[in-house]
Amino acid sequence: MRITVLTLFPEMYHDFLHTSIIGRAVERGLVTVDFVQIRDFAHDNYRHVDDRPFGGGRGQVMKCQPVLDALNSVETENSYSLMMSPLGTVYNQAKAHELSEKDHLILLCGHYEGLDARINKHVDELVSIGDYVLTGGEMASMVIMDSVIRLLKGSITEGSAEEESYENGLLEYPQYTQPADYEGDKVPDILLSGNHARIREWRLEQSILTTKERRPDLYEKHNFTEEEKKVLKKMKKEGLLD
Ligand code: 6GU
Repeated sequence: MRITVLTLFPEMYHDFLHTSIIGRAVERGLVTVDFVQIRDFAHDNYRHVDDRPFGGGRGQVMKCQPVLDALNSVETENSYSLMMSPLGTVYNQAKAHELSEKDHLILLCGHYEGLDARINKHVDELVSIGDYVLTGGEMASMVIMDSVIRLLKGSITEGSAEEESYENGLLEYPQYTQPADYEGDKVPDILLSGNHARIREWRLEQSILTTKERRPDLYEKHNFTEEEKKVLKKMKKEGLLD
């Protein structure tokens, strides 16, 4: 996969692309990340990429010409372009999977008070990473890159992605490691039992309980599998669930 980031601040990405799982994926060549400095497409002597908003108001707005020239310089037949924007559709794991299938992603990051609204129609999609305000799209684009790159084949251990929170619509079960007794706080006995069928069932129960308690919104819209329905029935019988 290739990812092209259009930004005024490429230096923000350095450590992110050289650390941990993402650093290894880049090193292995699973993804190639390149940057386009939007300011390189400004034509005036001061290399202005922004100007005051028509109609008045605070801050600066990024101009059509440098942004669209930068976008046109990297678009190809196979590219899919996203604008980081609080007006976008809220990002989630399903979108991460969808994007991980693309050949070439273009991530457009605005800064200041945003981009001239006439730019919107030139990208395939607007995405937001949540209901809060950021100073620019760069952090949002890193969130998208992180969640997409880790799904690329060869990036993380096969199978470890499937059991995670959001992958099956439920939150992940609790995980524990050594020691089995931390200052009197003990790991659940079942995990030390070696009974893998029972452990699997316990984990499913925990996923169900955690999701119901912490994310009732996800719980309400979850489509339970046959295995999950069986566990649900048993939990109700045992009074773990009403
Ligand atoms: Cl994608 N961009 C900006 N500037 N702010 C945001 C956002 C994106 N998602 C949430 N807030």
